[in-house]
Amino acid sequence: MLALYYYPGNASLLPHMMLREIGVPFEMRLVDRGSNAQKSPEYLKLNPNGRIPVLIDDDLVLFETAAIALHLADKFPQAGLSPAVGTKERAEFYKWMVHLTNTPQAEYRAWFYPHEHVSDEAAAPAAKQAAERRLYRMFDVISEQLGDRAWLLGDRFSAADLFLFMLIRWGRGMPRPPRMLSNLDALAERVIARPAVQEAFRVEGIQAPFF
Ligand SMILES: N[C@@H](CCC(=O)N[C@@H](CS)C(=O)NCC(=O)O)C(=O)O
Repeated sequence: MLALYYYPGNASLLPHMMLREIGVPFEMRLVDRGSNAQKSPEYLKLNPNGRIPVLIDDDLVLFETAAIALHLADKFPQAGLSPAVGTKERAEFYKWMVHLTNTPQAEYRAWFYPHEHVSDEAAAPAAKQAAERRLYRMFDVISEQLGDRAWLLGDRFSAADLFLFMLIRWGRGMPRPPRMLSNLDALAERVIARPAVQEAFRVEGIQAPFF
């Protein structure tokens, strides 16, 4: 039995899009952020960090988006969301999954929650601005690395593209959103055109603009 604890548009969107791509049955369990349910005693038993998402896979309770994504890619190899273990392509896949989770995704924490990064609340806007500048640089590097290739791994679509797409989407409210980089915009257009991704957005109730 697979179940995903989610909130619309949150980091749970990556495993959600993957589960739709894979096409297996799974349960969606909404974590009501309106009532801070991610910090409730019940949820903290699943993820002591109080963060979304969590994946349940029978008796496995897994937190950390990238770990969930890697597990799903491995558990359902027929979906082709990651290259074969031991190949050079797989190494590139690891590089992007790790880079995306510990660089832009982590930086977004500072952008979305700047008050967590300062001791004086008045310093929060400056902390947010600094995070934004770092995010711009990170997306510039990703854009340079992507170049004119269709996907992060070249011709081959993978879970890393879904991850990058989610991060592009999170920046849509920035003065210089990631989609202003034309190759990131084109990648996001290719991802949003996928029926599995559209279904994930429909189920989460996410309306346009999508990124
Ligand atoms: N490193 C964690 C970060 C997860 C995270 O920051 N989730 C956000 C939503 S995107 C969250 O739970 N925010 C609510 C909170 O921190 O209370 C992961 O990738 O799973």
